[in-house]
Amino acid sequence: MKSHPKGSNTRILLSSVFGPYAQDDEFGSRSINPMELYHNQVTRAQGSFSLRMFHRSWGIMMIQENISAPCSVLDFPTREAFGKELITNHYDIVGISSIIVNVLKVREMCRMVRELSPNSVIVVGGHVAAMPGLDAMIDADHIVRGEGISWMRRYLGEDEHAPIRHPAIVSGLKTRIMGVRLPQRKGGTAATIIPSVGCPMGCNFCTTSAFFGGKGKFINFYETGDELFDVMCSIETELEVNSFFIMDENFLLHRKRALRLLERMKEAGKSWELSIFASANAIRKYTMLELVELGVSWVWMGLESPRSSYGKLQGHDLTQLTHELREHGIRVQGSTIIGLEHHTPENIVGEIESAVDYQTDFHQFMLYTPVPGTPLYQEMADQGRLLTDIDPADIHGQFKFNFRHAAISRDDSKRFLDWAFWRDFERNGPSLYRLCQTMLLGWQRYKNYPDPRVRERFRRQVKKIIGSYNAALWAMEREFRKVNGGVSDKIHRLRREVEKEFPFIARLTAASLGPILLWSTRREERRLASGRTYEPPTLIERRNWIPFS
Ligand code: B12
Ligand code: SF4
Repeated sequence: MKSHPKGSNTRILLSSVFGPYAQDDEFGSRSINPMELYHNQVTRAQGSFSLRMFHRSWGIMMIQENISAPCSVLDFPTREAFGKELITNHYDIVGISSIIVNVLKVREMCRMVRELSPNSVIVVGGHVAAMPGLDAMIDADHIVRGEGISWMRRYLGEDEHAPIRHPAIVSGLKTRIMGVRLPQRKGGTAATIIPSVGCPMGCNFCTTSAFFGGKGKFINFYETGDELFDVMCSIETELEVNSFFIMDENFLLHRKRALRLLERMKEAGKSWELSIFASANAIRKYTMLELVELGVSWVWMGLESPRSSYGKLQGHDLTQLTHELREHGIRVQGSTIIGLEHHTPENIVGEIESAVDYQTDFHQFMLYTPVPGTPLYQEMADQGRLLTDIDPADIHGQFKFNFRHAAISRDDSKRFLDWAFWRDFERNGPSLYRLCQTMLLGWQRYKNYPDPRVRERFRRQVKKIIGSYNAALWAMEREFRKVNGGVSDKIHRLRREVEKEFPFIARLTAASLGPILLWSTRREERRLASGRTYEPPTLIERRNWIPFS
């Protein structure tokens, strides 16, 4: 590839695709596909108890931080904001980051660049690049598949092997639950750390694994526990955080790195909390005490059916594992796929019930979806089972199948998926209640633990429970009385337990704040019923910036 003639003086705009997102429009926005993690694919059936928050576009933030050219990141623009930025700042390169569902937005953005900034080179990256025939669908100069930092460095003539600098990323913004927007104070939200991209497990449907090389491959930004520790220390200082969202597909798989990180944390007395993604086989390589001492407080793990053939699950009793994790104060977010090859209308209800039986704190359900670039996609294409007339905007795993399933129809796929979310909520109650339960269990077990870092972490968590969370329990208990007495009773028992541990303060917060939360919850229900949706704010950040003259 020929590098850009202006090298490190190139003016670069990196943008995510434009919104608004949570609406149906001709550019592929879909009301059921908002730019939210939990409400999109985890708590979407939980009404006003759904956790609402936005996440920045970390891929382009990583690229911006690791090049020396003047660079703006424009996140969640409107079409107008994107157009205005193009006209005002005269960019040499316009980079657009997207996933497959948003391909029509990429097409429109390329069109806008050609019209408003005709001298710009257009570079498109992110998972959309895995789409076959993309170059004919959009008018771009470069389509970048895989890791983007090294590509951009190469294109600018910079050292692609230079160490990776990590930007300070606040993991979530505009968090909202029970009708209340949580205050966005410094240090109040975890920082995102991205140690690597890709996953060597290579499950046949997994797009992140496939996109960064597939089975046996991944790209480490930080090879060692020492490097990771140093990055975390600097972000701890900059953002004043002690909680980290580790965005690594399978963090615990890299055992040597994780255990070295633990050693460094112990030496330095770091009472950090880590939210991680990990597969069951990787989790089982550690003792519960190792996980607890490492600060693991939230795990996102695949909980596919015991009858599926995924290597990451083999030989592991997942019910026992999820219960054990929760008993040690580790919140579990399960992820279950609906529509695996062996699913039929006869067995799917039982499979969903088993998933709900895990009683996780959060549960994501997703349709089995062949996505371009994955082995599953190839397999379905070879068997002639891909449905070719589906709009890419509808292939996001939360609507209907994009392939012919052996036993389940396309319409039924949606019915089963929706039922899974509903059933999990009906039987297990709001995730906020479940996580309070796990946090309390952790505190009860570890409040006198010899390692002060661990005690301190659970003390921080329990402060939340006796404060606003207990008030939330009070409100939830009342809200569920009429609709689901069983769940209301469970919440009541948990609240009593909290109040037994902290008789004065927990009761006081429940009595004072509880009624306010009940009121805001009901107001939120009315808002949602009238069609209220939420959108992320448009953000612009400039680095190495030189205003255009
Ligand atoms: C955070 C996240 C989100 C956030 C979105 C944040 C945002 N601002 O866009 C939320 C939670 C809202 C979200 C929603 C969805 N997401 Co999402 N999400 C992720 C997640 C977990 C992390 C992304 C990330 O930052 N990774 C780390 C960075 C470093 O990697 P990266 O983004 O891939 O970037 C690298 C390269 O791709 C490349 N690159 C990226 N952009 C660019 C741009 C240029 C110019 C260049 C050169 C290179 C380049 O360079 C980067 C560094 O190497 C990924 C899974 C994952 N592990 O990546 C899924 C993922 C991206 N999401 C996915 C999906 C399907 C969705 C949803 C449709 C899910 C749903 N139905 O429930 C919705 C879509 C919402 C919408 N309306 O667009 C899929 C994409 C599949 C595909 N092939 O297109 C992924 C891969 C998950 C998966 N395994 O299925 N998501
Ligand atoms: S273990 Fe998870 S991240 Fe890794 S390949 Fe399988 S689905 Fe993807």
